[in-house]
Amino acid sequence: MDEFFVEGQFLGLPPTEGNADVVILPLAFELTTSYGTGTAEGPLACIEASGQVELYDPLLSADLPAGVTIRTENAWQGTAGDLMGQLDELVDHAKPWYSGHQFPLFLGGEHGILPPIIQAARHHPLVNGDLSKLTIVQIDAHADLRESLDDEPFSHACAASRSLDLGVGALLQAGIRACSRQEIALINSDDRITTFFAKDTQHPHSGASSWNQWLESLNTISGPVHLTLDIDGLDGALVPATGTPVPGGLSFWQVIETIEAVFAAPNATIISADVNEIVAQEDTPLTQFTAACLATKAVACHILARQEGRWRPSNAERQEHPKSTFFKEWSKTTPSSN
Ligand SMILES: [Mn+2]
Repeated sequence: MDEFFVEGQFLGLPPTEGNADVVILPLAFELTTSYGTGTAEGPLACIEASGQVELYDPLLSADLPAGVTIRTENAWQGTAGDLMGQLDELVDHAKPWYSGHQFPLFLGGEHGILPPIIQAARHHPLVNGDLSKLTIVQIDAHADLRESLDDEPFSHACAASRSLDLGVGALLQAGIRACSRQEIALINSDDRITTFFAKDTQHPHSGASSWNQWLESLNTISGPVHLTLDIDGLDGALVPATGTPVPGGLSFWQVIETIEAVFAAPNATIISADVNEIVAQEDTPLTQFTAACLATKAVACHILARQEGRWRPSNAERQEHPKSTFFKEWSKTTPSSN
């Protein structure tokens, strides 16, 4: 921690005036967490832990912020009394950062933040209303492809399936090691979904070949991409405080390699990212520090993309949008959710 450290700011960097290039958005969202609790305080614990992350990034050969401006917004707190209302509030909170100028990095909060983020990404100039252009790259222990969990179709366990329902063109997921029969059936039947199971990528003998296929599939993505990192994709030993830690997961370096690979894909533009299911660990800051390291790597990779001309800010002016009623309307057509 050096003399420039500013509390409450990602990496302790002093807040910048005017338009920032990178915006850190803590989302204290926890309405459907099924097992552990505490994802609401996680984002702020992650920001605090980020003060201990090394600013030097070997990819950039420079200290962050490496010439860009990074701002940390105040933590979002839902005010609506029901889940659908909060999802619409999240859409409204996320939308202004999809004008094409900024790179938004969301810190969650449970994985249920994903569908409203994706709904907001519809407004990015590269998506331009057509989510079939968008690819989601997901690191997770769980496929999050359930139809519903505990009768709730907007549960964190359905984050990926609801995002596909929104019209997303492709979903690439790795680290997966907890799936229901229904999820496996969906993986096998929906050709938008490509799943790399941890059982294969972590196999002591053949794992390297499966892992290289994962990296190769990231390299061939084209168009806009949202990167969603559920920290439970990492082995449970690295993130013991997360809501549902699972053994047998990805190593820290595999997730770093994934982040670097997706940002380096020559025909893709990573328009946004999230690190979610962060829970503040009390005995040691390991969980939140691990999350902070991943978030920092995503920011560093974004800066590298800017430096290498792979980030093309749009000329579109930031637009005012009417308040979202999308999820409220949608819930009227889905079986449950209140
Ligand atoms: Mn998840």
